Amino acid sequence: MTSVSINPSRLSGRIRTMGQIGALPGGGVCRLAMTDEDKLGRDQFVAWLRELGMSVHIDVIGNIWGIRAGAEDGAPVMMGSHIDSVATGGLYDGVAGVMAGLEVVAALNDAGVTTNKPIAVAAFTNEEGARFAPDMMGSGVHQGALDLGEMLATVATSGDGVLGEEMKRIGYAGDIPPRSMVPAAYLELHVEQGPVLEHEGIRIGAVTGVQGISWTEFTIEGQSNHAGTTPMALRHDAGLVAAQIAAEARQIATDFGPPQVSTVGVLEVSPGLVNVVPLHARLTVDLRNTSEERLVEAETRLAKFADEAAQQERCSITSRKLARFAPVEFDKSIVARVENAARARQMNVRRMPSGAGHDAQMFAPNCPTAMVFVPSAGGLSHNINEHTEEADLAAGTQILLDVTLELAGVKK
Ligand code: HGY
Ligand code: MN
Ligand code: MN
Repeated sequence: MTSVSINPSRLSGRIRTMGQIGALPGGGVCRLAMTDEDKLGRDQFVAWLRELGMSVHIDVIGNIWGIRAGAEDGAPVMMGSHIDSVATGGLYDGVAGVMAGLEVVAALNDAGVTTNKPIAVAAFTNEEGARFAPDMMGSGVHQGALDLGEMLATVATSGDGVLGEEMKRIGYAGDIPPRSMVPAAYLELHVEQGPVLEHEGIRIGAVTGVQGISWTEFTIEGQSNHAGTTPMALRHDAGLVAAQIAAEARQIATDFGPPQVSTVGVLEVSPGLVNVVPLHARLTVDLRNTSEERLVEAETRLAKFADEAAQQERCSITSRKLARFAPVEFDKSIVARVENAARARQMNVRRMPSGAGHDAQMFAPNCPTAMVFVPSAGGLSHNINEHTEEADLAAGTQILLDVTLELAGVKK
């Protein structure tokens, strides 16, 4: 089997270059989807694709991918991830996978290796869902899991823009329709974003699948009133209802136990004045579980609690689903290839599910798909101090290259 080696310093250099785009003063990055910073990141990615001699393709929701020709035509082996970030993001979430794909191609170019199948490297639109919900939006449209028209019409959660218009504004409205390209296989390298690999001293995660994700936004209307003169029994305190829902979200995770998790990421009350009973509250609840059945149970319990809490306080409440994805399993034969490739290079490896959502979950129903995890220092992510050691990133990228060569084949 042909063996090609990656170049760790070139890989780290690209990570650093991308980390300067949307850099925050105290470290980390903010490249929210379809912002000027996202555009600059996209421009840099396209420039690298061209430097590597790849053809550049942009689809109707702004996904970008490059293709390196193989000896044969047909469906490529695709690698990818995302370059958009949360507002307080680190240097590695998503970027590691896209840069690893570029490094695989650069190493193949250096080695003068022609693969049988073409190779594709992608950066998908709005994986984070931080500005426009849901997350995994670009890959979801690309693979037919999300409706293009609905996604283009999505208004930013904070109201500052419409996705389709922002995409045109930054110049990344392509014309390739959804589902026009189903790869021969899809591989994604990603930082683990959790503590397991580091805690166990393991270098490579052979990811078995992604847990289910449920995002709900609750909007509560009460009555603003004087904090001093209004008897407690006569209040309609929207802030109280929101706080009760937040406490119940945590209680669900406690009662269900692992792997159930729950997060209240947004909790706003208005008018937000010390001596005014809140008129309005808005909160989001992120529920996740590896079991679809348990996730439905958690959602049902939360919805029932929210209605009762609002009724109790004589407030009105509405809710809307911002994201909902069932758990997915990855292709067992490719998971085994990741494991065997790591062992062949004397790297310790373990199988594990992903707690975070990834673009890979959109490909899993349509083509053989798997992921390679590398350790996150301190298990940190969605945090400006996110870090992965260069040696770990290089090791994961080498495994990505080895499995890609197996799947794409090498021209004799
Ligand atoms: O929310 C997630 O798991 C991913 O970062 N979009
Ligand atoms: Mn990510
Ligand atoms: Mn993320």
